[in-house]
Amino acid sequence: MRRVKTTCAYCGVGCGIVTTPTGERSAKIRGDESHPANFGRLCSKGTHLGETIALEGRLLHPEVGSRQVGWDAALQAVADGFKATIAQHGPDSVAFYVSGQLLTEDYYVANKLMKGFIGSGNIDTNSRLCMASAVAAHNRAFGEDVVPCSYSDLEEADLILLLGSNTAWCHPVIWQRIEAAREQRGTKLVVIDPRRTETAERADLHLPIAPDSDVALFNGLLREMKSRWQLDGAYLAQHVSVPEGFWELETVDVAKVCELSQAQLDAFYDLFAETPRTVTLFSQGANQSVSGTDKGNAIINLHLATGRIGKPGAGPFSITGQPNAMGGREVGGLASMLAAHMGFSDAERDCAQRFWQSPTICPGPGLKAVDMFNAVADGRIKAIWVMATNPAVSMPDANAVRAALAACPLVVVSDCIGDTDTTAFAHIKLPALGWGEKDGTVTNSERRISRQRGFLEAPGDAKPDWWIVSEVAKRMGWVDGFSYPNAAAIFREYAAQTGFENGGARLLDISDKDGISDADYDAMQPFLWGGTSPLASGRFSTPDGKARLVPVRYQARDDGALDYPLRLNTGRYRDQWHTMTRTGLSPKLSQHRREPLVEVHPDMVARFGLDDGGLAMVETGQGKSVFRVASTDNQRRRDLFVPMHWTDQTSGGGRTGLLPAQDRDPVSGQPGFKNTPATVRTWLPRWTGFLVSRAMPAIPACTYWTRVRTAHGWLVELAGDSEPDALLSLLPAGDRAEVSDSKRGIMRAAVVAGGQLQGALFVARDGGLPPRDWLVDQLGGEKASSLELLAGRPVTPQADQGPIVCVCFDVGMKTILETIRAETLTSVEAVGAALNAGTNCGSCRPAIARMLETERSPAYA
Ligand SMILES: Nc1nc2c(c(=O)[nH]1)N[C@H]1C(S)=C(S)[C@@H](COP(=O)(O)OP(=O)(O)OC[C@H]3O[C@@H](n4cnc5c(=O)[nH]c(N)nc54)[C@H](O)[C@@H]3O)O[C@H]1N2
Ligand SMILES: Nc1nc2c(c(=O)[nH]1)N[C@H]1C(S)=C(S)[C@@H](COP(=O)(O)OP(=O)(O)OC[C@H]3O[C@@H](n4cnc5c(=O)[nH]c(N)nc54)[C@H](O)[C@@H]3O)O[C@H]1N2
Ligand code: SF4
Ligand SMILES: [Mo]
Repeated sequence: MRRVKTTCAYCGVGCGIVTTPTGERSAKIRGDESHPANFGRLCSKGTHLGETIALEGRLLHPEVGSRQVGWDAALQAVADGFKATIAQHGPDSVAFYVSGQLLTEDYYVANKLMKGFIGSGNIDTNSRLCMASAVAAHNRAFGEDVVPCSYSDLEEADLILLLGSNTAWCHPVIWQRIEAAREQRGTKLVVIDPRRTETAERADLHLPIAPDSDVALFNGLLREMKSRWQLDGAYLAQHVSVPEGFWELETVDVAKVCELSQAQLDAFYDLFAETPRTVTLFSQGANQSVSGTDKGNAIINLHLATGRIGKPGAGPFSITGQPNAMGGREVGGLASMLAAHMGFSDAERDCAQRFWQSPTICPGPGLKAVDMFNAVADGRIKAIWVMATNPAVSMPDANAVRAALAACPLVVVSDCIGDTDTTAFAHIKLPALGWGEKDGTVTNSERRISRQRGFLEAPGDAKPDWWIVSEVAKRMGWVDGFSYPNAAAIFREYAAQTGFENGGARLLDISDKDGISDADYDAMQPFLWGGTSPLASGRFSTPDGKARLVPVRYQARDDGALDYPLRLNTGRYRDQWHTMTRTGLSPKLSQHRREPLVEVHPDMVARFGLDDGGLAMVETGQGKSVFRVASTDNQRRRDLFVPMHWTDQTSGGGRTGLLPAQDRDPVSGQPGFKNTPATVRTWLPRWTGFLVSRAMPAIPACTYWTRVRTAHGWLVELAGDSEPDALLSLLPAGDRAEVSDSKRGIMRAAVVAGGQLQGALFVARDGGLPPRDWLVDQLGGEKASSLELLAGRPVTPQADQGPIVCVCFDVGMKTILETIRAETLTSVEAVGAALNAGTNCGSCRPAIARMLETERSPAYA
């Protein structure tokens, strides 16, 4: 079988992968040693991509009004719908909402169609929820959306500040590179994050700052560097334009605002003053904030003023989340940019229109994501096309988005998966090729353009997104602009656009690739546009060539009503990706966190009368959801943390997206997902229970449920107030053994067929339920006796592993802790030697390090 080199489907690290097909829908996956992003490393998500490429759940045929149709009918229906809406209500009555999971070629044609041919700016991307604030900060400071760093800077720095980034979980291979560099050169690490994450745990200094106090911290640091004569006067004089009054820096009490001690601040200031080679890596703790753009500029101000930019091992480094978030920024996927890093001046619009030879050009920026869905809600937008994103889950105030989609006359959704929370609202569903099938380019966090290559046959009728968009464009009458034979042709056109009348005005210029042959495109090696350090020359894309310091002020947040005394922070788990449409297919990845947890400080667990391990209702001004309580002092006292991943397909009650408000940054329009006034109260259902099943069980009718995949089937957690008898219908067919005691509120049933356990249900009023792991294993093993099955445990008890930490080798927390104690292990390597844990992808190494730390720490002795 043919080996194919491609790029990972998931995060913005952009790791290279070598795939070797092992069957029609299966492949061996390993890291590409020659790829400069990862040099062979892969994290847990990349490692287990092979578990996600079967056809389960795939959307394989176009559907119009739930009826399967051929492509021609579907494409014509989309074209007619958009054309009629535009004819009647004008170009701004339609919109595209796209995604950083599209390839650059897909993105390019979608943007060209909307801005150049339909003539509206109404194309925005889920990157609006992701790094729009970093883009705005770059534009304000550099005159262009240019990331000044590359990964090698992390290896050449002496100090790395991680601001609002859980790197160990969300950019694990960058994390592994940082850890390797620390080992070699003793790089100091400061983590600025309200939570003590596994990333923070490994830092030399963790600053658990109050949510959204980052601007005060960085202004404070800048003020301190000025007073210590640590600014770079020469760099400032030559390369930076300083607005009048800039140095009248604000004088808030940093320790008080950030809720840090003066000793913590002094340690931070000293470290920074002592260590010129500094990279500040920032992610969603910066961007997803109502002051996200100011946070970005506070960071950039500091780097400009101290001359720590454009040099090896120094710079402000915003990292992207999705595999092609950066590509979308380049081709104009954001409503606030035109294309190829151009804005909306008359000259730029004219330039784009002439390049595209298009009939029209949008008059200005379009609606940004939140405004776009509000315009759908109030009827200004009457037709929307959603591609490669799941806004019914991932937008803030997601229930409002659902109401908007439900009321919209035309909703088109292109996705790989048939049933998502968003396709539920589609009038037309279009089957897209997914990872492993599609072909094109992506740009990672360091501006590296890599090829994604297909290695699987296109399943069913699924087609590339660029093809779908182009075919609709042709049917709307624009045959000439959209007759592309392949992705390579689109890439050539995009490359040409970056150079068209550029004349050095914009750093993004890959026009040397505008004549690349199909064969060379197929063989194209990963390359960095702008080189390793695009701002090294000290020339910026502003009219006077100088960077800008941007005055920013800390904005105290109104704490809201007394009803919501806590702050809700939301984010990611190590082994799940967004709305779980892919990672949710992997039994391995589903082991790490089987349920959505609300993490709460122990004091608040006591104050709010919560039950650690029980269920709780989190409520905000937008709605409420149920989560399992995890008491932990990794949280600050007033903060709650919940994961963004669960949906209506995977849970009842545990959905996070409906909780955050629409509040957004005034410059970038990015919503503040991480700081929503909230409260929590215990939720005591009449009964709790769980189900294991070989076949995928139907969606249960009860208040709370979550459904995850296991090695041989499914595990469903259940809780509710209604009569539990109805749950029996969730069990598959077969011989059913059953015990129930309605007085004690116990119901247990096990179904066996063909000598094999098919499913088992356990319900209890008092919470007395057996552990899950043994029953989960029984779905794959020889049948245990009915007595054992109904007891939920074997006659000879099995050791309880605890939650799985290492998903590559299935090693649980209890096993690791017991081995650390029994063999007095002191290093991650020693644990690896004893148990294999952490020796494959390495994603669990921070967790093992944390356990070693806990064992050493006298507080736990
Ligand atoms: N496993 C996994 N990895 C992923 C993804 C995934 O879904 N799963 N998604 C990818 C995508 S698209 C993205 S955008 C990235 C996101 O990557 P990250 O930004 O690292 O992830 P988050 O968990 O969203 O948030 C990061 C941290 O910001 C902290 N934070 C919250 N509020 C503040 C604040 O006011 N100040 C500071 N300084 N910090 C704060 C949170 O406590 C959290 O630990 O991850 C990418 N990688
Ligand atoms: N509460 C809260 N909400 C958040 C965040 C948060 O931290 N907290 N983070 C935000 C961020 S940073 C992001 S990036 C978003 C992510 O949120 P979403 O973009 O909504 O999440 P995904 O699950 O990645 O959705 C991608 C969809 O595209 C489909 N898909 C995958 N590949 C392709 C393809 O090639 N073509 C097509 N047509 N479809 C494809 C998948 O099946 C899936 O349905 O969530 C945002 N929402
Ligand atoms: S760090 Fe992990 S998820 Fe991100 S690109 Fe690499 S293998 Fe994929
Ligand atoms: Mo993101």
